[in-house]
Amino acid sequence: MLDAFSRAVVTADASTTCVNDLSALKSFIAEGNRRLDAVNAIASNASCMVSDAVAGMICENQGLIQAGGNCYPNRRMAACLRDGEIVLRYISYALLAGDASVLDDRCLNGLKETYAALGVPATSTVRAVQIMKAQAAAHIKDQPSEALAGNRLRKMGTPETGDRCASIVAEAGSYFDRVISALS
Ligand SMILES: CCC1=C(C)/C(=C/C2=NC(=C\c3[nH]c(/C=C4\NC(=O)[C@H](C)[C@H]4CC)c(C)c3CCC(=O)O)/C(CCC(=O)O)=C2C)NC1=O
Repeated sequence: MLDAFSRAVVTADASTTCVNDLSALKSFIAEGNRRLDAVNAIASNASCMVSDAVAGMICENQGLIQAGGNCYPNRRMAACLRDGEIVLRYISYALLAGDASVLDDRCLNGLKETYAALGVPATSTVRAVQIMKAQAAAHIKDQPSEALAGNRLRKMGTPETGDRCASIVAEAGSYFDRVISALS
């Protein structure tokens, strides 16, 4: 697994040069607290995010919990919720490291084939991941919507909110997109 630092070294090695563009690493350090806040926003809301995303996915496609559906019976429902937590956890690791390799190597590698073999529907999984992407953006910006969260609404109280978090929201979004394209 690589992080932003080891990635810079590996990339420089590959072209037999020194790491001479330090600007990206400098901003990785300067923006470190914002990154930690973003990871915390995901990690401390993870179980709520996963259960809400899977509930939304099922609400839109109730065949999943009927006989023959891939969230039926409870054993499969439990496996699905567990997979949602696994995916979100690896995304949070990638966000912490500033590099997608941990997500690619330890979570996504072979997942599409595993799902095909088990009959786990890719379109439904993608839908749950899309919902988690939207939730993550709202939590990182610390602007969860009252309309969607209702009385479960929870704010982190992070110092930087909204558009000031645009770059880290975009980076987090790219890891969700990576999951979606690996399964599509
Ligand atoms: C380290 C990374 C890692 C990943 C990613 C992982 C995924 C993973 N998900 C599995 C099963 C599963 N995954 C699901 C998931 C779903 N079903 C649906 O309808 C939804 C669309 C979706 C949830 C969003 C289900 C239902 C099973 C059980 C399938 C079965 O046994 O028939 C299995 C087969 C073994 C098992 O049941 O535990 C693996 C290996 N395991 C790992 O170790």
